Amino acid sequence: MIEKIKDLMAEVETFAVDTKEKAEELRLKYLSKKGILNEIFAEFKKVKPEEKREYGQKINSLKTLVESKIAAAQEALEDQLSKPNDLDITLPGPNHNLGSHHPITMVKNEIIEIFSRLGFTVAEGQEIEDDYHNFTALNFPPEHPARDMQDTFFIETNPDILLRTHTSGGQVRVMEKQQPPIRVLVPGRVFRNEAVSARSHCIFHQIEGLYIDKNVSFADLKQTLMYFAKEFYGEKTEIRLRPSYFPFTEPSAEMDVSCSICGGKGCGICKNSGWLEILGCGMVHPNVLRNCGIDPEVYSGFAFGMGIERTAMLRYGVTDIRMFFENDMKFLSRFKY
Ligand code: 2NM
Repeated sequence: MIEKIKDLMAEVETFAVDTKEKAEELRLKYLSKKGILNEIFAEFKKVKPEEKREYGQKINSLKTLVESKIAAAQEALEDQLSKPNDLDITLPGPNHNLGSHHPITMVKNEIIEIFSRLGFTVAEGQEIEDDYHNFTALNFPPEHPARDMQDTFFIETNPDILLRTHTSGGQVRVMEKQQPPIRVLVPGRVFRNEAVSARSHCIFHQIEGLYIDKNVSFADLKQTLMYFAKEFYGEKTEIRLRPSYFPFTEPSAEMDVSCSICGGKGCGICKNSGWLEILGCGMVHPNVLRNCGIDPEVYSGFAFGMGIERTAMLRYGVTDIRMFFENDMKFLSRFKY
């Protein structure tokens, strides 16, 4: 009988109770009225009194094993079954920390979107340029101060290679490849050998535009840039052009817009003038067209350029240009939406 109980213990041990039906099967087999345990208890009555103690203990451990096996299985099965009931699909989902565009990218995309409605497309240019595309082709004379080491980052071992100081080299490359009509924007990172401060940085972003065709006049330049100003700064925006100088344009001008913060009345942002300086522009110099294989007797065009950081600072009221380069999460999360 001791052997028999041992075998039964082993059988219960290995009995797989993975469903409710299996648990019931185990219960019926061992614990029901006609079950194995009742049979054994019947036999137990015939056991000699001096052996009762040992037999009794064995039978009890078998009974305990069966009971605990059924109880454990029931608990596990209930757990499994109750889990789906805990799922409340009306609760808000877990919080995914989504990223967002950098404010410089947002302003750049907005500018591109406005000019693309006028037929402008985008070219990238290259950050590492040669002297010819960054200066010579753009009508900078050999001794122009912008070519000074103080203003431009040159490659030490080859001063013919430099980090572009503006994206205009990209426009030169477009003109070299393509005859007019040309309507192109060149956005990108530019580099100047300058001390970093709240107002200026040695790395910043520019977006330049170029429009060349037959009979393009200064009136086209004014109309195009006024359309941009009203789209970007608001319908009520007024523009004003002041004479200026750039080697690659003649005539050249700087464009102001009426201050979008105070509406032109005068405030801290526009230093009480009512105007914000936003871009430089002009009619492309005939020398530039000629250098790029475009006949200035047949074609004319205008170009403009603006700093994206400066534009973003005015748009979002940022007072330190360095914020755009620090990747401070507190700053960047302001631009999520
Ligand atoms: C500016 C201001 C005025 C300009 C000129 C050219 C090119 F390649 F056509 F000659 N690209 N960009 C230009 C003209 C840029 O930035 C303040």
